[in-house]
Amino acid sequence: MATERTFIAIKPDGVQRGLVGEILGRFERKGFKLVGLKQLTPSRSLVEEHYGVHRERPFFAGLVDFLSSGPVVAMVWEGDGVIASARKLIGATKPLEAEPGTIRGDLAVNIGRNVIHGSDAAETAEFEIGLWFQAAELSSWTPADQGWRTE
Ligand code: DAT
Ligand code: MG
Repeated sequence: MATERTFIAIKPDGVQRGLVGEILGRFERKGFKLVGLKQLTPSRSLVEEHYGVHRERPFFAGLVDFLSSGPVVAMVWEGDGVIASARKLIGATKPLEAEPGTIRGDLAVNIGRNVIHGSDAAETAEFEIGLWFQAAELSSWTPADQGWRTE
């Protein structure tokens, strides 16, 4: 499994509800490596680009209002297979259909307040990382316990 990077964002509901530490901890405990982290209130144009694929959907305007309404915690996580694995940790888009044990399954009930975003494929991960982060904001580093997570 190749080492990958993925873009993860805790949405304003997750920040307002005090779930940042809980969510960061799940990715850390899994064994992925944090290579970028910042809190910001994204502009409407940033959110419109980020969710451009959903531009024609009826929920688009509300989604843009919501994401740009308050602080978001934007992150880049690195690891073997992290793109698909993060989607599993996050769970299904509709929180009531997300499995218990997943972030949405454990921490959310409403599709419009589903706490977290994660890139869905290699191409979207690359696009979203470039949209939200400058290259200089990302760290290349080796965790001290690397040899205890992977052969
Ligand atoms: P995901 O976030 O699981 O990748 P998505 O890309 O289909 O899901 O949709 C992006 C976000 O848009 C989703 O997290 C919540 C919102 N959304 C999707 N479908 C919706 C709907 N039918 N009603 C309201 N919000 C919706
Ligand atoms: Mg999506």
